[in-house]
Amino acid sequence: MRIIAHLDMDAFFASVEERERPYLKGQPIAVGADPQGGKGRGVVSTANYPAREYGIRSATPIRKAWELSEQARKKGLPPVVFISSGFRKYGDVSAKIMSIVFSHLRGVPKNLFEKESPAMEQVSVDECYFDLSFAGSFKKAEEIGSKIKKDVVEKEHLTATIGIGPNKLVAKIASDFEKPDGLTIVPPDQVLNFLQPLSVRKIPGVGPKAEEKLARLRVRTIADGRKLSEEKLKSVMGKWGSELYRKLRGEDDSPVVVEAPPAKSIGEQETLPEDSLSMKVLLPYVERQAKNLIGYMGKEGFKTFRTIVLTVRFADFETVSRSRTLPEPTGSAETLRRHVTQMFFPFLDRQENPGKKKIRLVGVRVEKLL
Ligand code: TTP
Ligand code: MG
Repeated sequence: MRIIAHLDMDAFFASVEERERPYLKGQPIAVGADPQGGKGRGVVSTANYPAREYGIRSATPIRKAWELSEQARKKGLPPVVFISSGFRKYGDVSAKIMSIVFSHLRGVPKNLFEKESPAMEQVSVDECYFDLSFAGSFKKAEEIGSKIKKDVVEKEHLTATIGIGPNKLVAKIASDFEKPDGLTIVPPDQVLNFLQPLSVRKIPGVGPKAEEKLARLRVRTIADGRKLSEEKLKSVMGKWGSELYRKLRGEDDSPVVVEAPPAKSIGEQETLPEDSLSMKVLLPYVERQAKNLIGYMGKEGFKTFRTIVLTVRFADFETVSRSRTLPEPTGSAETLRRHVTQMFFPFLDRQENPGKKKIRLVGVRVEKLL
């Protein structure tokens, strides 16, 4: 049995800005271009839910958003807080969300030799599909879905909405059903009932034009659409008609396209059997790790790295990392060994270890893999 989930963050950019400014809680927020007192150019990237009540959404011209905010203010409602987009930040948060989802999926390699990767496909900055078939039942899949939601709240202080169904199509429609902070489960025997009353616009790919064509055939809901034959749909919609015919029935067999694990770094660390400050004891650990990493890289299909990170944890648990980025990418084990030992020596003397503390753990990581 196939069980597919779709996760979509709620008012993503706006929620990220909101969590950084707790005093804005509950206020209407629009993220996007600068409104410049009503003269600004550009559009809204997204609005949080209170701002959506004023009619502001993604792609609303920023001047229009400003007007709507002014109208609200005149009615005694709070004006919209306009914030300019910080795309880099959203990218970083996005990566964290994706790795939270990833960590709940089976098939996460327990070690670097295990090839099997969980089926997860990121489709935009704030959405992804993932395969929960391994759960074995929709009940279990629901439990995983709520654990993921909880984890996202705890770790990132953001809410996500998840839809679960027998395929990507139904999962996507389900995740749109109870936004924000929703979890909608549609098992196979409920697909038709679930879709029945929804507008045909809820089907991905049905935009304003297709909606209008269908409206001319008196089709508004998915139930209406199901009354049309495949031939009829083809004559109105062209080739796409056949696909639409299947979508109206909740049928979809497109695969979750598996990607490489999100983290593009490989590392190893070891706690020593005994805390030590002896070069003779410590150096072989660091050198062996460096050598292992080159092997792991090959197994993961990477040929070169550019950044080396060395981590040392002292006996008192103080942990220090030092990184070095090489001028050119390399795949050479000898180059890695040489840099890692150079980076390690200062930890044995006053430079990085003035208190002469013993070392408890050492780790090496390579990044910027290609
Ligand atoms: P969406 O998931 O479409 O929107 P959202 O997360 O803001 O709100 P919700 O899912 O709760 O309805 O898009 C994700 C982010 O992508 C959004 O926060 C901002 C950005 N975006 C744009 O910059 N322009 C756009 O036209 C859209 C639709 C989104
Ligand atoms: Mg979203």
